[in-house]
Amino acid sequence: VIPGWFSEISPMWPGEAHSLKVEKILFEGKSEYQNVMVFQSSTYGKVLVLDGVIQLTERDECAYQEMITHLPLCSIPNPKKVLVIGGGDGGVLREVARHNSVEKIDICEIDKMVVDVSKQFFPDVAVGYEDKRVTLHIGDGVAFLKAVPEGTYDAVIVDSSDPIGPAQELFEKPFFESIARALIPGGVVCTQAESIWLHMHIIEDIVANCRQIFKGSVNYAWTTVPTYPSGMIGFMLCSTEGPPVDFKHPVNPIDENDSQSSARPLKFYNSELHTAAFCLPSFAKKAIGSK
Ligand code: AAT
Repeated sequence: VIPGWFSEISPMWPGEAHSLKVEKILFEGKSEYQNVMVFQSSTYGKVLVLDGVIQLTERDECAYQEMITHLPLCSIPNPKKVLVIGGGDGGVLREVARHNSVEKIDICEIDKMVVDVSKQFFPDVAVGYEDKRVTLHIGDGVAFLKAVPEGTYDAVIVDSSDPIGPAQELFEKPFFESIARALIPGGVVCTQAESIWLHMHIIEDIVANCRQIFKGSVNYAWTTVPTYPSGMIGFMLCSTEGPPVDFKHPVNPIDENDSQSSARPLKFYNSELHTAAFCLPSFAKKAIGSK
């Protein structure tokens, strides 16, 4: 550990730790679920850390929040009801709100401290809460989904932390089963699905479960996020039985005109990247397969 630097050390990526130079620690707290920390870094803006793991930085959050949101929502013609699990910072809400067809946005975040801290220190991210269509539920995403009536949502986005701590069940089969139940026919889910460099075993398990549960399509896509372990992160994108969804060819593009005219233009996502995100390196293609 280098004095004056934050190093992201975790058994989920043994033998390596990305470091950022700390200008100032802005917040340290302990919630019912996890340690919460915010610091000002020298080169990535403010950083949100939960249990020692980076959740977002101001500089590169767009690469994650825009992709985890627009990959699913641009793949279906007319998303109306959207559920976000996790994502208490509000960044995914900000991105969902770009879609004019959306009528209702529910979010279920387990930790109120994440919401409060984000509103205090990350106003450009927490701005997502200002949209009138948003309803915040504080609670466990697993329990929330169990209570959702069958066929409620067009899309579910699981913006979850890593499977050590409160998010563990969000990577397990029963959770995916309740997502499938909660979706309309031809509905889509996009979940945070870790790194092909570090977590191929986790990804293979998720893929195997999803192939059993989602009778539409099952795909892995990825994006680069410099401050996430190994510099990239993936997403599992699946659809339920019903109108077919071809994730690689988005039917509901957010075009440049929309994003330019809005107050907050897209920084990362575009239609070319959308299609490219599903192309995998050969070693990953072999392990994950395609369908
Ligand atoms: N958008 C920032 C990226 C995140 S945030 C993950 C969120 O999931 C956290 O706010 C955490 O409190 C919440 N969470 C964890 N478990 C649950 C649960 N069971 N139900 C609801 N919300 C939960 C993800 C960063 C990925 C990091 C990659 N290394």
